[in-house]
Amino acid sequence: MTPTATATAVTERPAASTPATFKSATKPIWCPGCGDYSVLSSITKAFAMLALKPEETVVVSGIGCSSRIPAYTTCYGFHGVHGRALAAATGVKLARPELTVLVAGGDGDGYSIGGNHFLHACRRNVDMTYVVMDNHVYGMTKGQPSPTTEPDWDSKLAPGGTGVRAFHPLVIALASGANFVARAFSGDPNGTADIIAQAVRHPGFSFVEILSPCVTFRPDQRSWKDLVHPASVTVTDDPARAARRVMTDDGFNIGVLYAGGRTPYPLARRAHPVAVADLEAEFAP
Ligand SMILES: Cc1ncc(C[n+]2csc(CCOP(=O)(O)OP(=O)(O)O)c2C)c(N)n1
Ligand code: SF4
Repeated sequence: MTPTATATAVTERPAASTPATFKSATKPIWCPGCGDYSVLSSITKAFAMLALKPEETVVVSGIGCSSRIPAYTTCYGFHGVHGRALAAATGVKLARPELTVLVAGGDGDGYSIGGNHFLHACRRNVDMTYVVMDNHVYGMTKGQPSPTTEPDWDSKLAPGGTGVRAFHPLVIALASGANFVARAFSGDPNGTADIIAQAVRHPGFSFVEILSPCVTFRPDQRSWKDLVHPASVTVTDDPARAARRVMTDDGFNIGVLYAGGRTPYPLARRAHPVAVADLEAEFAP
C-alpha cells in the first residue's frame, strides 16, 4: 500500500460525530437574530453529545419558521403539514423503534392547530422528544397571536390584545402524561443542548419548551435574556408537585422540571415488515 493510500484510508475512517456532522449544507433563511438559529445548534450539539448518527436519527416537523429545522440537519427528516408533526413522528417511531425521533416546531403549530395531538402524544408516552420553539406568535404568517401570546399584547393584527388567557404548555403536558418536562432558553445554547440530550435519553415522551425570541414580530422578547434564570428547585418525579411549581413560577425558570417514571408505550418491531411494493399493491386501483 502506498503512503498516499494509507493517508486516504485514515481520513475516510468514520469520525466520531460532532455538531457539524448533523448540520446540512442548506443555509437557514431565518431573520438575523431569530432564536431558532441557536436552537438548531443546540439540537445538533445534543445529538453529538449522545453519539448519535444522522442515519439513526429522524427530525420531524409541521409548518412554521421553526418547523424548517429538518432541512437544516443531515438526519432523516419529515417536513409535514401544519400541526401534524406529532402524528407523523408517532408513526415513524412505531414503524422504526430503533430510530431516535425528535419533533420540532412552534407554538402555533404545536399548541393551536396541533393542540389535540399534543395532548394525546403526552398521554400515549411514545419514546420521542418534542422541542417547541415558543415565541408567543405566528412568525411565518407575519405576527398573529398564538395560544401562548399574552392577552394584552397589542399589535396591528390584534389591537388592544386578544384578551384571551394564555395556554400553559408545561402544565398541560404534565396533566396529560408527558414523562419529561423542561423549559430552556435559546440564548443559552449549551444549557439547551444539555436539556435536549437529557430529554432524548429519558424514556417515553419528553417535552422541551424553548423560549426562542421572534425578533421581527416580537422585538420586545429581546428582554428575555435579562429575565431567564435557572430553576431554583430540583427536578421532581411527582407531576402534581411539578405542575404546582410551574403554575406559580414567573415563566422564566430554566431547567428540567419533571422527570417521571411512567412506562413508555410498548414498541415492538414487526416480525415481518411489509414490503413497500406490497403496500403499493394494496392501494393500486
Ligand atoms: C392547515 C394550515 N393552516 C394554516 C397554515 C398557515 N400557517 C403556516 S405557519 C403558521 C403558524 C406558524 O407559527 P408557529 O408554529 O408558532 O411557528 P413560527 O413561524 O413562529 O416559528 C400558520 C398559521 C398552514 N400552513 N396550514
Ligand atoms: S419571523 Fe420571527 S420566527 Fe420567523 S424567522 Fe423571523 S424572527 Fe424567526
